Parts: sequence; C-alpha cells; structure tokens
Amino acid sequence: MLTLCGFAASNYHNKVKLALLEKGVPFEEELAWVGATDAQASPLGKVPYLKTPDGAMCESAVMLEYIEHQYPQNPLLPASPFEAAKVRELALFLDLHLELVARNLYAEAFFGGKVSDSVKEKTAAQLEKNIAAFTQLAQFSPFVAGNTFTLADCAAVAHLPLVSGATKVVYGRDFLADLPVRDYLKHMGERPHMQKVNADRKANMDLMMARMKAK
Ligand SMILES: N[C@@H](CCC(=O)N[C@@H](CS)C(=O)NCC(=O)O)C(=O)O
Repeated sequence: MLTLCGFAASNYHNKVKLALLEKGVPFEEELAWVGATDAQASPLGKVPYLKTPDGAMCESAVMLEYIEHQYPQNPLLPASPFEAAKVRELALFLDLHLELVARNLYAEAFFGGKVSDSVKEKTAAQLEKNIAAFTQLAQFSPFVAGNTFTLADCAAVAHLPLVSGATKVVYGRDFLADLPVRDYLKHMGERPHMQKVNADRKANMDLMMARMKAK
C-alpha cells in the first residue's frame, strides 16, 4: 500500500493525489505539515513524499513517474514516446516555469506577508515570459495536453489557480486571463476525483489557517 504524506492544502500534494485517484491506485494519506516531515523520506523537508513497500521518495514529478510505471492501469501518459515527452514537457513547464516562479509571491498573496518591489518586478517579467511560452505549448482541448487526461492535468489543476490567484492579488491582474483557464478548471472540477481533492483542500486550508493563527 502507498502512503502519500503531506497536507491537502498543498498543490504538490494534490497533484500526486489526483493522479492516484484517477488511476484507481489504492493509497492512504498521512498528515505531515511542513516542519514535521520525515527527514529520511524528504531530505529538503518538503511535502509531499510517498512511502512505498520498497522505501520512500520525494519530488512530486518523480512520484508520478513511479506511479505510472508501477501501476500501468488508466495511463496518464500516452504510449508514444514522443507524445509522452510532450506531456512531460507541459508538466515540467507547469512545475518549474509557472508554479515555482509564482511561488515568490505567495507570502504576500496568501499569507499576509510582504514581498519586496524588486522581487515583484523580477517575478512579473519572468512570469510574462514563461506564460507566453506555456501558451505556445498548452492545448486546452479540452485537456491541457490534448484530448486525454494526462499527468500534465494533475499539475495544471493544482498550480494554475495559484498562479492566477497570486498575480491577481499582487499585481491586480490575472496573468493567465488570456488563456481558457477558467473554463478548463470548471470542466476539470466536474470530475468526481477532482471534487474530492477540492473538498479535502478546503477543509485542510481551514485547519492550516487556524494553525498559523495559533502560532
Ligand atoms: N519540487 C517539489 C516541490 C514541493 C513543495 O514545494 N512543497 C511545498 C508545499 S506546497 C513545501 O513543502 N514547502 C516547504 C519548503 O519548501 O520548505 C515537488 O515537486 O514535490
């Protein structure tokens, strides 16, 4: 049995959770807040990490690859190596070039902190460039990588709302407004597994905010 460790308000946690649910892979969830992670399983102290019968691993992209290999049912990657590479390309763009850059804004956008003007400027320029490149690659037809649900969708549904939300709060403008992200998320939100992920996310978000206040 697999154990996904982390917390349901985390976008990276939800990326892996949705993949497991969509593939129909049985798993348990173990609550692990940042600061209370297993140092052996996650040497950088990040969530999620995944415990497997063979040992533990960190890094959500690696987990999706492992899950895909270990449990081939309901594939999240096309059979063609080239098509699979194109899906991975999009998933990596979402993780690295969109989410990781937008993350510079989260302290101010979501947690009542402040981000310096120079970081805001740099992040805006980087996001503009990276979103233009993502726009060139993304399909939204109706899934982010084409006409089937893939692991790129697991990344997209977890990350795109944060990129939209953070840019809206910090710059007063949704940097993803020219992409069909709203319709896409609405469509994805009709999937029962997505609804479960969203309900768990909301419940955990309340818990996280209460924890932060109590500190
Ligand atoms: N590259 C990592 C990113 C995971 C990540 O940044 N998780 C956040 C929570 S959403 C975290 O653990 N942050 C705490 C930290 O970086 O110390 C992955 O794909 O798993």
